[in-house]
Amino acid sequence: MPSEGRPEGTPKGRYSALVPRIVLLEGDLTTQDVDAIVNAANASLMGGGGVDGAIHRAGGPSILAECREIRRTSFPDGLPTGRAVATGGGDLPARWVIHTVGPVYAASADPAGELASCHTDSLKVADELGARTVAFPAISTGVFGYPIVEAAPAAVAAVRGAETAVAEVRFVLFGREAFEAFERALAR
Ligand code: AR6
Repeated sequence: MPSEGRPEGTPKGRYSALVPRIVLLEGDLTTQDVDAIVNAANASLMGGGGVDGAIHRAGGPSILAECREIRRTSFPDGLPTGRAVATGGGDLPARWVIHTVGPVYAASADPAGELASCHTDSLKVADELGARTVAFPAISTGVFGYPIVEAAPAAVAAVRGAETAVAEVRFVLFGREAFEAFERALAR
Protein backbone atom coordinates (compact mmCIF):
# COMPACT_ATOMS: atom_id res chain seq x y z
CA MET A 1 0.00 0.00 0.00
CA PRO A 2 1.49 3.34 -0.96
CA SER A 3 1.26 5.87 1.82
CA GLU A 4 1.29 9.59 1.42
CA GLY A 5 2.66 12.42 3.44
CA ARG A 6 1.46 15.96 3.60
CA PRO A 7 3.15 18.92 5.11
CA GLU A 8 1.69 19.53 8.53
CA GLY A 9 -1.32 21.79 8.46
CA THR A 10 -1.93 21.35 4.72
CA PRO A 11 -5.59 20.49 4.19
CA LYS A 12 -6.29 17.19 2.46
CA GLY A 13 -6.32 17.56 -1.32
CA ARG A 14 -4.50 20.90 -1.37
CA TYR A 15 -0.77 21.07 -1.76
CA SER A 16 1.64 23.92 -1.66
CA ALA A 17 3.09 24.44 -5.14
CA LEU A 18 6.59 24.48 -3.65
CA VAL A 19 6.37 21.33 -1.55
CA PRO A 20 6.35 18.03 -3.41
CA ARG A 21 3.86 15.38 -2.33
CA ILE A 22 5.81 12.44 -0.94
CA VAL A 23 4.65 8.92 -1.79
CA LEU A 24 6.18 5.68 -0.50
CA LEU A 25 6.12 2.44 -2.42
CA GLU A 26 7.69 -0.94 -1.83
CA GLY A 27 8.93 -2.14 -5.22
CA ASP A 28 11.33 -1.87 -8.13
CA LEU A 29 12.53 1.60 -9.15
CA THR A 30 13.21 0.57 -12.75
CA THR A 31 9.53 -0.12 -13.54
CA GLN A 32 8.23 3.24 -12.30
CA ASP A 33 6.16 5.23 -14.73
CA VAL A 34 7.42 8.67 -13.70
CA ASP A 35 9.15 11.52 -15.53
CA ALA A 36 12.51 10.73 -13.93
CA ILE A 37 14.06 8.09 -11.71
CA VAL A 38 17.14 8.80 -9.62
CA ASN A 39 20.10 6.46 -9.81
CA ALA A 40 22.26 5.74 -6.75
CA ALA A 41 25.42 5.82 -8.86
CA ASN A 42 29.11 6.18 -8.07
CA ALA A 43 31.57 8.88 -9.12
CA SER A 44 32.64 6.98 -12.25
CA LEU A 45 29.07 6.98 -13.70
CA MET A 46 30.12 3.74 -15.40
CA GLY A 47 27.52 1.52 -13.72
CA GLY A 48 27.86 -0.98 -10.91
CA GLY A 49 25.71 -3.24 -8.74
CA GLY A 50 22.51 -2.60 -6.81
CA VAL A 51 19.98 -0.20 -8.24
CA ASP A 52 22.63 1.25 -10.61
CA GLY A 53 23.15 -2.16 -12.25
CA ALA A 54 19.40 -2.72 -12.47
CA ILE A 55 18.86 0.67 -14.19
CA HIS A 56 21.56 0.07 -16.81
CA ARG A 57 20.30 -3.47 -17.48
CA ALA A 58 16.68 -2.37 -17.87
CA GLY A 59 17.43 0.90 -19.68
CA GLY A 60 19.92 -0.43 -22.23
CA PRO A 61 23.24 0.87 -23.57
CA SER A 62 22.20 4.45 -24.41
CA ILE A 63 22.37 5.41 -20.71
CA LEU A 64 26.01 4.34 -20.38
CA ALA A 65 26.86 6.07 -23.66
CA GLU A 66 25.40 9.33 -22.33
CA CYS A 67 27.23 8.87 -19.02
CA ARG A 68 30.54 8.50 -20.90
CA GLU A 69 29.82 11.73 -22.72
CA ILE A 70 29.05 13.54 -19.44
CA ARG A 71 32.34 12.29 -17.99
CA ARG A 72 34.25 13.38 -21.09
CA THR A 73 32.72 16.84 -21.36
CA SER A 74 31.77 17.92 -17.82
CA PHE A 75 33.24 15.64 -15.15
CA PRO A 76 36.53 14.09 -16.32
CA ASP A 77 37.46 13.37 -12.68
CA GLY A 78 34.09 11.86 -11.85
CA LEU A 79 30.85 13.21 -10.42
CA PRO A 80 31.38 14.59 -6.89
CA THR A 81 29.39 13.19 -3.97
CA GLY A 82 26.07 15.01 -3.54
CA ARG A 83 25.89 16.20 -7.15
CA ALA A 84 23.45 15.05 -9.86
CA VAL A 85 23.39 14.86 -13.67
CA ALA A 86 20.76 13.63 -16.12
CA THR A 87 20.63 11.24 -19.06
CA GLY A 88 17.72 9.93 -21.09
CA GLY A 89 15.88 6.89 -19.79
CA GLY A 90 16.66 4.62 -22.75
CA ASP A 91 14.24 1.68 -22.68
CA LEU A 92 12.90 2.54 -19.21
CA PRO A 93 9.34 3.80 -18.70
CA ALA A 94 10.88 6.93 -17.16
CA ARG A 95 11.90 9.62 -19.66
CA TRP A 96 15.05 10.57 -17.76
CA VAL A 97 17.53 9.10 -15.29
CA ILE A 98 19.07 11.51 -12.80
CA HIS A 99 22.38 10.08 -11.60
CA THR A 100 23.61 11.12 -8.18
CA VAL A 101 26.44 9.95 -5.94
CA GLY A 102 25.58 9.24 -2.32
CA PRO A 103 28.06 9.30 0.56
CA VAL A 104 29.99 6.20 1.55
CA TYR A 105 28.72 6.17 5.12
CA ALA A 106 31.89 5.04 6.88
CA ALA A 107 34.12 7.40 4.89
CA SER A 108 32.04 10.59 5.06
CA ALA A 109 32.52 13.40 7.59
CA ASP A 110 28.97 14.63 6.91
CA PRO A 111 26.83 11.79 5.57
CA ALA A 112 23.50 13.52 6.36
CA GLY A 113 24.57 16.72 4.60
CA GLU A 114 25.84 14.85 1.57
CA LEU A 115 22.71 12.70 1.40
CA ALA A 116 20.54 15.83 1.62
CA SER A 117 22.55 17.36 -1.20
CA CYS A 118 21.89 14.28 -3.39
CA HIS A 119 18.17 14.91 -3.01
CA THR A 120 18.20 18.69 -3.45
CA ASP A 121 20.59 18.60 -6.44
CA SER A 122 18.53 15.81 -8.06
CA LEU A 123 15.38 17.94 -7.67
CA LYS A 124 17.21 20.93 -9.13
CA VAL A 125 18.16 18.84 -12.18
CA ALA A 126 14.53 17.63 -12.35
CA ASP A 127 13.39 21.26 -12.43
CA GLU A 128 15.84 22.02 -15.26
CA LEU A 129 14.43 19.07 -17.21
CA GLY A 130 10.81 19.99 -16.47
CA ALA A 131 10.21 16.68 -14.66
CA ARG A 132 7.16 16.80 -12.38
CA THR A 133 7.22 13.25 -10.97
CA VAL A 134 10.49 11.86 -9.65
CA ALA A 135 11.19 8.48 -8.05
CA PHE A 136 14.14 7.96 -5.69
CA PRO A 137 15.65 4.79 -4.24
CA ALA A 138 17.05 4.79 -0.69
CA ILE A 139 20.37 6.31 -1.79
CA SER A 140 23.54 5.03 -0.05
CA THR A 141 21.69 2.37 1.99
CA GLY A 142 23.08 -0.62 0.07
CA VAL A 143 26.72 -0.96 -0.98
CA PHE A 144 27.54 2.46 0.56
CA GLY A 145 26.45 1.26 4.01
CA TYR A 146 24.21 4.09 5.28
CA PRO A 147 21.89 2.60 7.96
CA ILE A 148 18.33 2.82 6.64
CA VAL A 149 16.96 4.14 9.96
CA GLU A 150 19.30 7.15 9.67
CA ALA A 151 19.08 7.62 5.91
CA ALA A 152 15.26 7.66 5.76
CA PRO A 153 14.69 10.75 7.98
CA ALA A 154 17.60 12.58 6.30
CA ALA A 155 16.15 11.88 2.83
CA VAL A 156 12.61 12.87 3.81
CA ALA A 157 13.77 16.08 5.52
CA ALA A 158 15.80 17.06 2.44
CA VAL A 159 12.80 16.65 0.14
CA ARG A 160 10.50 18.50 2.53
CA GLY A 161 12.94 21.38 2.67
CA ALA A 162 13.58 21.57 -1.08
CA GLU A 163 12.23 24.39 -3.21
CA THR A 164 11.16 22.70 -6.39
CA ALA A 165 8.43 22.60 -9.00
CA VAL A 166 8.39 18.77 -8.77
CA ALA A 167 4.85 17.80 -7.75
CA GLU A 168 5.48 14.24 -6.59
CA VAL A 169 8.50 12.58 -5.06
CA ARG A 170 8.10 8.82 -4.87
CA PHE A 171 10.48 6.85 -2.69
CA VAL A 172 10.63 3.32 -4.09
CA LEU A 173 11.96 1.02 -1.42
CA PHE A 174 13.36 -2.46 -1.71
CA GLY A 175 11.98 -4.55 1.15
CA ARG A 176 9.77 -4.10 4.18
CA GLU A 177 12.48 -2.76 6.48
CA ALA A 178 13.31 0.12 4.15
CA PHE A 179 9.64 0.88 3.54
CA GLU A 180 8.87 0.98 7.28
CA ALA A 181 11.88 3.20 8.00
CA PHE A 182 10.57 5.73 5.47
CA GLU A 183 7.03 5.40 6.85
CA ARG A 184 8.32 6.31 10.31
CA ALA A 185 10.31 9.22 8.90
CA LEU A 186 7.28 10.53 7.05
CA ALA A 187 5.07 10.31 10.16
CA ARG A 188 7.38 12.61 12.13
N1 AR6 B 1 14.63 -0.75 -6.92
C1 AR6 B 1 14.60 -0.06 -5.75
N2 AR6 B 1 15.57 -0.14 -4.83
C2 AR6 B 1 16.61 -0.97 -5.10
C3 AR6 B 1 16.72 -1.71 -6.31
C4 AR6 B 1 15.65 -1.57 -7.24
N3 AR6 B 1 15.66 -2.22 -8.41
N4 AR6 B 1 17.89 -2.43 -6.26
C5 AR6 B 1 18.48 -2.15 -5.08
N5 AR6 B 1 17.71 -1.28 -4.37
P1 AR6 B 1 22.67 0.43 -3.75
P2 AR6 B 1 24.26 2.69 -2.75
C6 AR6 B 1 17.94 -0.66 -3.06
O1 AR6 B 1 23.68 -0.54 -3.28
O2 AR6 B 1 24.23 2.15 -1.37
C7 AR6 B 1 26.38 0.46 -6.91
O3 AR6 B 1 27.31 -0.52 -7.21
C8 AR6 B 1 18.87 -1.35 -2.10
O4 AR6 B 1 18.20 -2.37 -1.38
O5 AR6 B 1 22.05 0.22 -5.08
O6 AR6 B 1 24.00 4.15 -2.97
C9 AR6 B 1 26.75 1.81 -7.51
O7 AR6 B 1 27.41 1.67 -8.74
C10 AR6 B 1 19.27 -0.20 -1.19
O8 AR6 B 1 18.27 0.01 -0.18
O9 AR6 B 1 23.26 1.95 -3.77
C11 AR6 B 1 27.65 2.39 -6.47
O10 AR6 B 1 28.98 1.94 -6.62
C12 AR6 B 1 19.24 1.01 -2.12
O11 AR6 B 1 18.57 0.59 -3.30
C13 AR6 B 1 27.09 1.87 -5.17
O12 AR6 B 1 26.39 0.68 -5.50
C14 AR6 B 1 20.62 1.55 -2.49
O13 AR6 B 1 21.53 0.47 -2.63
C15 AR6 B 1 26.10 2.82 -4.58
O14 AR6 B 1 25.68 2.33 -3.33
